[in-house]
Amino acid sequence: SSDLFADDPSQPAQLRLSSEAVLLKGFALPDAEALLNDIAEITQRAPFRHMVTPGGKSMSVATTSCGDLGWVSDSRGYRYSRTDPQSDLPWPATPARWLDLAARAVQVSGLSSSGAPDACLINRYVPGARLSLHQDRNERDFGAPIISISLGLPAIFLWGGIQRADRTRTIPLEHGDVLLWGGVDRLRFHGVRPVAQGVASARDCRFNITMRKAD
Ligand code: MD6
Ligand code: FE
Repeated sequence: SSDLFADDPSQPAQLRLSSEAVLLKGFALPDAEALLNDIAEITQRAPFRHMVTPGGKSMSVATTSCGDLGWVSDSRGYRYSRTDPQSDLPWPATPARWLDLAARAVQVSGLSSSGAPDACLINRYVPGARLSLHQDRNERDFGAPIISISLGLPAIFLWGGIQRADRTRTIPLEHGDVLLWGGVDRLRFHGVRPVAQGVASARDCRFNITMRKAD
């Protein structure tokens, strides 16, 4: 079904990276401004912060969350938490439009899913910020795909294999792109190259929303 709209310019391109990983070019563009406004609202209550890795390093990416579960990292490790450790309050609710976008992206991608996301990680990359190669494996449920929405400055995504040493492909991710990976590709290693400075007048950082079913 991925070629169904190949000749229809009104349908955004769908690129299959692997058997159960799909890039929906520009899929979130109609919602992009609203998503950025949502992020601004959420981060008034749960501000971006630089978490510390179990190895003791401060992450270059600034992170916060919304939803039932938020992703946290500290000297004890990576995990999900029902409360924001900075405030001890529950994370802000996930905006309905985010869940709606996630459901539409899953449907269009054709990937199978065990249920709706309950954890939304929000990342902010200033130029130079990066995310080293890792697997997303702190979730209890690997039956739902990871749904990743890119906003703002473009980035080069590293798409690896199931082994850390497997060779990586570079995938350009732009404002409005949605990338999903699930099924046999759910545990692939991935990362983000240092984000480059944008051109004058463009946005000055990259935002990424990653939705998962964690519980
Ligand atoms: C991204 N983020 O920011 C992708 N995974 O484009 C991730 O892959 C990620 O930021 C696990 C935990 C935190 C993350
Ligand atoms: Fe990840």
